Amino acid sequence: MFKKLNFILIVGIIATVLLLTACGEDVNREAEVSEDQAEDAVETVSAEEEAPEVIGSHEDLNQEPVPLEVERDGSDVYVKMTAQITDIEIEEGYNYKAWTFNGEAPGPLVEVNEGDTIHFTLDNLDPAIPHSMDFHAVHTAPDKGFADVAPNEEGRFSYKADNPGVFMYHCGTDPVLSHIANGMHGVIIVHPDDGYPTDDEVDEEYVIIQNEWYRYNDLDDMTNNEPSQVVFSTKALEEGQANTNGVIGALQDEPLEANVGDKVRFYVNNVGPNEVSSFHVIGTLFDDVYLDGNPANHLEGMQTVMLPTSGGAVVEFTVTEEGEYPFVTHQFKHATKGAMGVINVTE
Ligand SMILES: [Cu+2]
Repeated sequence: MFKKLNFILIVGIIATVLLLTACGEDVNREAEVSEDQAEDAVETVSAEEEAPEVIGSHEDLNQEPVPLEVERDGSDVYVKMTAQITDIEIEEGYNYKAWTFNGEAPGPLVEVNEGDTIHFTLDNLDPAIPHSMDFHAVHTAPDKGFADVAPNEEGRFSYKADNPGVFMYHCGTDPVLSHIANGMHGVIIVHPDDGYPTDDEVDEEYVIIQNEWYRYNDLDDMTNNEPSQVVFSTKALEEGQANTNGVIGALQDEPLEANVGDKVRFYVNNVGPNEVSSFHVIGTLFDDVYLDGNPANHLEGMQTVMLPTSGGAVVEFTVTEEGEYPFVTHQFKHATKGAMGVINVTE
């Protein structure tokens, strides 16, 4: 009996000594970690003091926007886009040397019809790095259909657009996060063959895109931190409509227009790259929603539509009274960082 108790006591003492030793090591390790962190912090501060991380050969580059080229021959659609480096004024006086498609961020709106074949050319005007195109609207082997195009070269790709919807497109070149967050994103609408069941009811149509900006070309910030700006833009569906970049105040300074009683349709997409959108129009609710813009995904009577990163929707709502109707992401920390627009409703 005593022998057994002694044994337990000895085992207990050994265990306690081992535990204390281990704790001591933990404390030492913590001290080492915080020393490392302090060093990191010093590095971060000195990095911030340096000039923004503009790639050398991008420094004096501000390529004029190049218009999107689209030609149709029956159901064959020939789309030509550029990858290029163009300054985007995100806020007054703050120019971002964006990596773009055609000098816009988000890139130009691409529209095709369900069943079309897209014959796509990417002209890479960037002298420094490869770029590529990943259309979420198509089926293809990504290493072939979305392959990198080298600097100053052209790449040609073909695919069928068999699924209707409001899809994201983006550059898929590694590191993808840098390419998207620096501005290489946009929207392709594949119009459904038979339209939407509510087509006849709609009076006004607009495209709305949400995107985020981070510290300039800072992959660490893009990976670990909250965005600096979250913004809405619109792309013209028809002549006379505004076509904006994703910049602060774009859809507040020049509100969208509708008349009292109108049913308004938004083609919306959240191109991210990181954050979801809780898309909401203040003062109304969505009579009809087609998730990802597919007529098969029909919902009714929704207050807010969740758009995952890259997710789209067709949302339709009625404006019943004269006034200003703001639309936001209901993640208000992002609305206060810029993701807000206004519809001006008049008699
Ligand atoms: Cu790219």
